[in-house]
Amino acid sequence: MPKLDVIKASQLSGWNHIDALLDDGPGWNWLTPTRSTIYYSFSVTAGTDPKSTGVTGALSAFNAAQQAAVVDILRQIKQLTGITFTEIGDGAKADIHFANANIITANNAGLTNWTSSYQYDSKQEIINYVAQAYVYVDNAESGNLYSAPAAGNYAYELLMHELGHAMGLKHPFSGAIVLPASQDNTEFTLMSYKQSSLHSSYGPDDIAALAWLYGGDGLGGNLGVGTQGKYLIATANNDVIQASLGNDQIDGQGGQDLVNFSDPRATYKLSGTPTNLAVLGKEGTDAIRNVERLHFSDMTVNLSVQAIAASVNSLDVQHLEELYIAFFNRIPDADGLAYWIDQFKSGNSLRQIADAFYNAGVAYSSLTGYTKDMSNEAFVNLIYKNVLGRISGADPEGLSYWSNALASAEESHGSLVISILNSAHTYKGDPQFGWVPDLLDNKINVAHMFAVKAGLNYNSDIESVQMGMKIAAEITPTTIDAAIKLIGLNPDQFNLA
Ligand SMILES: [Ca+2]
Ligand SMILES: [Ca+2]
Ligand SMILES: [Ca+2]
Ligand SMILES: [Zn+2]
Repeated sequence: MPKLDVIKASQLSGWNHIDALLDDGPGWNWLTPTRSTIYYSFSVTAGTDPKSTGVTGALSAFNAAQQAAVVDILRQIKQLTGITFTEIGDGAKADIHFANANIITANNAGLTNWTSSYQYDSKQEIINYVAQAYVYVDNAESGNLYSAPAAGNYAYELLMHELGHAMGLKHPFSGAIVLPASQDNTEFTLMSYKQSSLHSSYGPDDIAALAWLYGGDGLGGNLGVGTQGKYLIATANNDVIQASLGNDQIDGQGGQDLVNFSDPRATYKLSGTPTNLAVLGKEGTDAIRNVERLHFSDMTVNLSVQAIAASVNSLDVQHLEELYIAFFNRIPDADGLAYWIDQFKSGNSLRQIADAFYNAGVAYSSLTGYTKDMSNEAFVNLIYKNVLGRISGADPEGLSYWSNALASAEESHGSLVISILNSAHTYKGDPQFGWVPDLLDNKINVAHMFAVKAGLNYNSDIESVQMGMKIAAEITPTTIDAAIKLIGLNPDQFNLA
């Protein structure tokens, strides 16, 4: 049973688009005894509103079209909340009551009254909770205006608004927490009074508020207010979401969204796919959808990189991964690799990208060791070291051949690197030099595991460069074990997809 303080106030999410819609009742989650069904009735003879605040005169029953619209809207609410709604003939046994009435305020087309009452024990635990909601549609000044609700007309949207109240939603312009004026319209929530077009389904903020209240698994259950788990539906903008204790559902919606976790990446287990992920760790087991990045205390996981990599030929991804190895003898970070894949997709050739790597190397001298004044010979020696594993640099013949090619502009720095990479691969299986492509392939393998399969970045660019170099330095022609150990993930943690 919940505590008194839990049922007395709105259980706020900390998100404006949700909290601006949370009324402080009716609290269907707190009903006693616990149940999963809400009963509704069209009876105007039993269970009617004893106070009838705001209405006057005799009630008249909803007609067939109005009843059908209610059934249709409740089916929508069931989809959003998981709550079962069952019609009951005896109004005295119902929770939600519908009737046409003369609503006293002349320009009010609809009105929902709700009541709740509860008792609690000496420990302030709720021992008894009942609630009622009364939904009225005006049939006086309005005449027959709202007597034929159907999806797409105003009478239907009006019923959706009133049922929003019955489910615990308030107007976004009243109370302590309100929506900004730019969002107080029916594109965001049917609880607004500002309407640009007619709607027959709830707005994104209504959906988020209903998910927050009921968790999609009905009254009580594992998700929703008063349970262990939260169901957070964020906004269409770029959102930063803090993971918290409990087994939650997080839906980032549109935009570029990030979920923050407090411990290192290796202490979490990720399963599922990048678009529908379970993250198990300090903050419980959280189901995460429509989120682009997971931020841990040491690393950030890019959840988009796999889809980006899959949008081009795998050999092209490998060629880009090789450029990191050839120019900087490092493992790429996911963000950087994703950036270059996008550049490749938008029409830059591998050679143009390789030249851009060289220019970046010169621009970030202190990190890369490249300088503007670097001689052609020094450059060739460095590429021999990175690609061919020759600690002492190029042999005299190779050195003079490639240095001349650079001097005569027959090769650019970028194209020279591509040529040397291509030549390295031709030694695969060679008894004397087979270790050269073996070493390169092992580096490509780790690069792919790190940046694509696991989508990893360190939390700063400098760290990604420095750690990328350290990881590459651990790789030998025969083993990647030390490199994997340095990354710190178990081999089974590398599979996001
Ligand atoms: Ca629930
Ligand atoms: Ca959690
Ligand atoms: Ca978002
Ligand atoms: Zn209203």
